[in-house]
Amino acid sequence: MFVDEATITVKAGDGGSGIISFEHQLGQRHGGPDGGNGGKGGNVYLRADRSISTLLKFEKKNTFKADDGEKGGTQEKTGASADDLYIDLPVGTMVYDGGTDEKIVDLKEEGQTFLIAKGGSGGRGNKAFSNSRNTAPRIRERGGQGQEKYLRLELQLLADVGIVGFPNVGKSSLISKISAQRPKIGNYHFTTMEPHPGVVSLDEWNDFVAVDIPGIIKGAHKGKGLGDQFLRHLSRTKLLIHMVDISGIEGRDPLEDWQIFRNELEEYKSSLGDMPEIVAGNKIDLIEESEIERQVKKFNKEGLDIYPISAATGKGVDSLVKETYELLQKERERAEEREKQEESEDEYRVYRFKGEKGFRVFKQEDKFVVEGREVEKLAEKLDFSTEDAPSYFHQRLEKQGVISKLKENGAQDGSIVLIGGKEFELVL
Ligand SMILES: Nc1nc2c(ncn2[C@@H]2O[C@H](COP(=O)(O)OP(=O)(O)OP(=O)(O)O)[C@@H](O)[C@H]2O)c(=O)[nH]1
Ligand SMILES: [Mg+2]
Repeated sequence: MFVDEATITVKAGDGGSGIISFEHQLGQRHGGPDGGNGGKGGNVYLRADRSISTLLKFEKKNTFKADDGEKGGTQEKTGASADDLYIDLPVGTMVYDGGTDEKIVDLKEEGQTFLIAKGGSGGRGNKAFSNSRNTAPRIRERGGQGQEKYLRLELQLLADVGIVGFPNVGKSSLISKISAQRPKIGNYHFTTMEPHPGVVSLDEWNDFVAVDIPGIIKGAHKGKGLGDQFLRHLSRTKLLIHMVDISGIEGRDPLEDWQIFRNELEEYKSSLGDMPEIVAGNKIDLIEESEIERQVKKFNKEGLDIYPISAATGKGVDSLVKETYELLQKERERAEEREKQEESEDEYRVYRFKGEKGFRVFKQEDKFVVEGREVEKLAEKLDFSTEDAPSYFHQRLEKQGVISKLKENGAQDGSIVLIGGKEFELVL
């Protein structure tokens, strides 16, 4: 885990000014006051958006300003209010005051919005000041100033992709090529002694976090080399880029390296053995095309795809990144599906669903459903336009224990409850 940070300035729009104006009527020098009020300046909101995973985009743009309201018009016309401005941030972003470092808000949930800078109100035009004592006021207000805030954003990044493999195969070279991370690169084993995460961006909107993990050798699970302690950093990653040295410059066979590494993963934790991987064959610049082909075929024979790349020259790296991103999106969707399924299983609880008086209560999206012959029949038949029907119905539900089960399931005053095809608002 590492922290992504950005500082931004947000400014809400100023309100439009009111104006001084008098009616112009033919044959009359001065009509009554008709200066309109100014419009409101736009607010600035922060909004959590799950499709964004880093704060990278704020490196390019870090000042955000909502539009000002328009000034008032003649004939009592109010100026147009400006649109609000939404700044989308990754879910999990913590927002601090950039000056005092006080925490302002923690954007925890998808879609959560927070008013961070309020737009200025419109100033009043002279019409608003006219009264019986002063029928021709020459007075107006300026629009209020929009708030301005200097913010520090902080996000705990979880790596999506682990870059793993034997020592010296070029893991750190790859992370340096695809992100701004610059770990030490050296032509000896165990150059990297700690994980280095980096943000990999495909374009302005799509990025992911990859982490360069120290090298693993045969017997790592028994403590050889640096051991396998660093594999714990893979517990939250969704897939692996498994690098092998396809040039075999150190005298090892790439396919054998692959097998040994997979075995070390399994030994560490079998769930890691199940993690999807993309195999990258690095250092193709050191060997002939025919040798690359020969190695690729060897992997294919085992049913494995391998991406020939050179972290040094950059050849093949773009398509590796693209493929990684696509697979990652699929894994993210799958994880989301799983989450949803687990949630809905949680919500589905059965209570005495036997016989006439049995019923069950479950949550469906934001509504609650009550199923059961007797309660459903009652709901169907009662004429709810008659005066006493609602309280009678409520009493019956209470007596049967439906109300308390609804409460147990999280229903509150005002919750919508579906019974026998009808919707009810729960009154507690
Ligand atoms: N010719 C060539 N050399 C490379 C390539 N990628 C990495 N190297 C070299 O291989 C050596 C090891 O690279 P690193 O990126 O430090 O390898 P690593 O996998 O991070 O190594 P450890 O941190 O020790 O596990 C360095 O001398 C790199 O310059 C490549 O594509 N072609
Ligand atoms: Mg390294």
